[in-house]
Amino acid sequence: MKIVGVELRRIAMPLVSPFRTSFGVEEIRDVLLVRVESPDHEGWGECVASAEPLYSAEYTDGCADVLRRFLVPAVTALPNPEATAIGPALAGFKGHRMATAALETAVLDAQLRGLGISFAGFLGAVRHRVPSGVSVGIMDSIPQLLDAVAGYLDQGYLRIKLKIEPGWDIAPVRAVRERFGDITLQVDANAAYTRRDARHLAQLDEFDLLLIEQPLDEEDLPGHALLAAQVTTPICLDESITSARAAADAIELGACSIVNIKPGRVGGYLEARRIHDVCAAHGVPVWCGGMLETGLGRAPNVALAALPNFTLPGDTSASSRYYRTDITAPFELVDGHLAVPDRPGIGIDPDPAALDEVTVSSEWIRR
Ligand code: NPG
Repeated sequence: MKIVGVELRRIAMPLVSPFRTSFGVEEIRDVLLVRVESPDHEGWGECVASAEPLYSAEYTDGCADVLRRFLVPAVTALPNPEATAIGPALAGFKGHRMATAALETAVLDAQLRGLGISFAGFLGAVRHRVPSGVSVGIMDSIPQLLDAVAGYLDQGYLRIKLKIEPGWDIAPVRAVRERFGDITLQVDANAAYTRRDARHLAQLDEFDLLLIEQPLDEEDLPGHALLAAQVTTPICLDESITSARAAADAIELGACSIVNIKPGRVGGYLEARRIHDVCAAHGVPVWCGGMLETGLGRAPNVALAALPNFTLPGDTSASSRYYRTDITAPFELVDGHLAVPDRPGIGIDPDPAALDEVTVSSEWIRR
């Protein structure tokens, strides 16, 4: 494949309601889109970094900078810039996985469009639809939380994930369990606790949660292993799993028994698939995380979530969970599921008018 040039486009996407986690609040999503142009096709990649480096070290301006100065020039200089060549070509640049993932996804999209192959087909999907869960942010009060959860259950979501932090954990989980009975329920701490909180977190055991996600610091794999021995709720890792090697280490240490896979966090769909395979080989189930993606980022996530070892519902929600107007045709929930796109590449295109409406800036990097 040839690359003519790469566009870095910034869009501002207002969320339907503020999304609060233990590390901050998002109200308008600052999204960086990468568009790769080949002579015959274009390909899109959505960078999942947020405006501030609070979830991980990456942030939107930083991603744009590293792409512009290092990653894009290294990739466009390749004689045959195909997706499998990108990892090796960028291996010398440390970190910057979200930026790398956006570029690799855009290249893979253009490449697969040229070949007439869908992401689902390329990755090895085995399902035509995937079950959807929803992530519910931290709220001001328990009645407000119960109203939000009731609304999502009415819409058909098959699993509820509650964001927790110290001071917003046992009581909201108890309230949701008592009000809604045996729904599929899990919690996400985004690393808000420390090893000293093990006894406190063990109080969650009575609520029969599917899992607790990333209770401790992303670097504290041994702490997660210690915690796993002190609670009965299965531990799932998100932030800690930055690569297939990290997944293998975490599993060997006993730090987790479930893994959340986010392609952006791990440098792209090729590494995401390797993590899927490592986990499958160890009998560790995985699910697909979400980063408030627009339709452009959601489409390939839904394809990934259709692989065989994605046995738990993902944060693959409908577009309307986050955006009143998406930049693509909206993903809609049907019986609690999203359909896996089956057209070539990511299988969806931005709506030009909707995209222009939210565009803040655009820059073109010629090969
Ligand atoms: O459904 O897209 C979604 C969001 C799911 O809770 C969710 N994402 O910690 O996993 C997370 C959280 C997140 C969102 C993290 C945005 C960072 C940025």
